[in-house]
Amino acid sequence: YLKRDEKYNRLTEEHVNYFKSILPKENVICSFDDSEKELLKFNVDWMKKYRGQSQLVLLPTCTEEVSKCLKYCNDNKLAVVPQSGNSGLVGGSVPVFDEIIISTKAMNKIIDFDDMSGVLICNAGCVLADLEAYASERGFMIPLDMGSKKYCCIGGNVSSNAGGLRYLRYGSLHSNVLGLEVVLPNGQIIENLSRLRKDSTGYDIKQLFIGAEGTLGIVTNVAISTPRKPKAINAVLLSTNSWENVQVIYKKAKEELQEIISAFEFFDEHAYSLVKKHMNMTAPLKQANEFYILIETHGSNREHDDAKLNAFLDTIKKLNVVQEGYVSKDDKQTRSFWVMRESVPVACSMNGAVFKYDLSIPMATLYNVAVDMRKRLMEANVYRPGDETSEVFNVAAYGHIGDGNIHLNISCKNYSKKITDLIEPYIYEWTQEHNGVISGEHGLGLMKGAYLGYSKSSVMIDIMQNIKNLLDPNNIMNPYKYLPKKMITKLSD
Ligand code: S2G
Ligand code: ZN
Repeated sequence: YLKRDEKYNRLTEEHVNYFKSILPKENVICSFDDSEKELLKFNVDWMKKYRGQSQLVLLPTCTEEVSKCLKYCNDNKLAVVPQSGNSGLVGGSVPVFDEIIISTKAMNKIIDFDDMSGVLICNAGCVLADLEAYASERGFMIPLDMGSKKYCCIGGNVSSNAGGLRYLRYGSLHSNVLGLEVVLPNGQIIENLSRLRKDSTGYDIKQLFIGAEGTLGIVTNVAISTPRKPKAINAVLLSTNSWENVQVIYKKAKEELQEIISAFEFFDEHAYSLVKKHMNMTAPLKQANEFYILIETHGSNREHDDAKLNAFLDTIKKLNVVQEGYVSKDDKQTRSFWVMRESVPVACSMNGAVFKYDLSIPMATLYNVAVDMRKRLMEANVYRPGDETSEVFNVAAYGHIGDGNIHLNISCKNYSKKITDLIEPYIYEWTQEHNGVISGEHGLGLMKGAYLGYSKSSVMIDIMQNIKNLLDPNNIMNPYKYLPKKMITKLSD
């Protein structure tokens, strides 16, 4: 349904020669030089669900080169897709048509770290796992952790306002990012790599770029506040047989573990059945149940934390809301609990084509979206649990209960309009009716931009559009996505 907007010029030899004159030769990958194969990995997303036809990938090595590239594209009306680790899930990081890809992958240096304040300054192309290793060696940790840590990059994490597995304790990138360096489409460089925790001197401009998904400019450097690594980490894996129990366990965890709780994650039986099937991962759980919960605590004193944890476990045992419960014996087992949780989306992807939904919904009805979605797909006779011939194999639910953020992964034989039309816009209407928003952490990208009206008012969308017009008047930054021309209007303003 999308057509290439012909206001954007097409790539010419002259354009390519300009980029070759300012970038190292190997940092210009162009179809004119028979680099189709190399171009492919930049044109296709992690899930192989979205694919562009970019003829040119630029890998600038510094902010100045980003500025020159962007200014040239802006002056010559060449559309651009900024790309970092390309691990996004909503088609935000790959072209729709032949947009030029400007990748930050060649900018992957750590610039500075202050072990008093814990402020780390690094290039946007630094891989999250590398930053975690660097911080950990120095007794600190990155306040962001995700299953994709080995290939996602901090520039993309910031641009998609990633949430991840530490959010409950360490909060949002909107508070952990202290400063950014950003290049605007006109080549202007916003130098705001602040090291300061507190700053009340005017509008907080950097916040605009956190979660802007490359639609306003390119993040080139990040200043992030890193907390000290906890001296004591505990992890608990529980199973329970009702959503009511899950809520009781969450409430007690918040009451009894208060300042040391660092994660409260869940996955349901549908998700766990895929982890068993594809990854053969079950230990130490012995029997199937409805819900599985992973709780982690971070503290500074092992003895104190163990005492708090034991008090919490006694409380939930007395309430008889848990069927199985295991406290990790050591770091290795703690890691194995996390691998089980992080394997859920991987197992879903191994189960067929996955329709992924990432919703923030108030806790009391958070899980109802999975129940109602299964009911809808069963009524349409495309989902018959246990019947391998049904088009929809599985509707898995998992995510970050502590953040009110659920992931639904609907796995099918293949992507089809029939299944898409059964799910959308139903799932967005459902979310709006339950006072939720249609993206908790994965962003809008190409997948959800048109549905923004289900989560933000037209007044707010108009303001977003005005900000977009101010910073990217030629609309060359990541076009067709996030704030598309054609909004699918929501039920009522
Ligand atoms: C999670 C990871 C991304 C995905 O596991 O919390 O956000 O594939 C997801 O859903
Ligand atoms: Zn998540």
